[in-house]
Amino acid sequence: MGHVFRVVVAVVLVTWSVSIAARRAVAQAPPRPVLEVNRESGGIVLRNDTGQRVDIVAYSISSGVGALNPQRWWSIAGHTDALGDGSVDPSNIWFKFSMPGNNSDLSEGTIGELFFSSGSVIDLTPPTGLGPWIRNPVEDLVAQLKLTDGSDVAALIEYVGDGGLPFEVGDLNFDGSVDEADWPVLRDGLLMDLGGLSQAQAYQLGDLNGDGVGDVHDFDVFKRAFVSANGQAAWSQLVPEPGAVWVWFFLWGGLAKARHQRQR
Ligand SMILES: [Ca+2]
Ligand SMILES: [Ca+2]
Repeated sequence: MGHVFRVVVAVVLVTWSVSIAARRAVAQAPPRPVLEVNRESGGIVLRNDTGQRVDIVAYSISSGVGALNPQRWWSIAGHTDALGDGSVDPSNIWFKFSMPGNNSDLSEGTIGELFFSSGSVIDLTPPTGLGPWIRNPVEDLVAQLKLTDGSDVAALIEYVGDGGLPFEVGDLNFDGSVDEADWPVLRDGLLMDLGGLSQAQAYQLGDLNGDGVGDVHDFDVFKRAFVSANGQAAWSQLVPEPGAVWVWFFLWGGLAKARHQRQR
């Protein structure tokens, strides 16, 4: 009996200490600000609605498909720091870490510290309203904040706009549907050189399958998406028969481009 009692007590103690540890872990979980991305404008905002101040020294935003445009990045550095209008950080100078032509990373930091108060936002969108996210169907942004204690915290990522859904593959004018208005974008884009472009940039010129080349395979992807959305009859109206002529036209275009690229 005494043995059973000791086992029961031991189990209760272990359960209790595990639950205390779990509660402590929850209590100590770092507050996570939100990186909000507007699908329509490409605007990016860091928002602190954690209920507490978050003190940061740097942040980075990254994208595997290269969906970041540094020319449309309203960095704290030079815009809203002590050398800019001071609206985000009036006390410190910020420095960009990422290179000007980098589509995969936007990062910057300060040797001081930014008190990111609860309820406030850091707007990384220029006054033009057109922000650094390059519109495409892949929503892969990741954001890390470096805190003053040296730890990193991942921001929560929220995409907003376009009816709450990612853009469909084939929606090349980003109006929320795949239809005849997307066709000219594909048609014209397939004749362009995609060399040196990120996957997100190439998508905007019609590289729908993300292989870095605009050719007949993208035409096929578009056709499938269009027929699925609008039916075969609408497709036949859009690209009159014989459709094969168009296919060969694009195939020829792809081959000619490949040949041209090899010769350079
Ligand atoms: Ca569209
Ligand atoms: Ca392609």
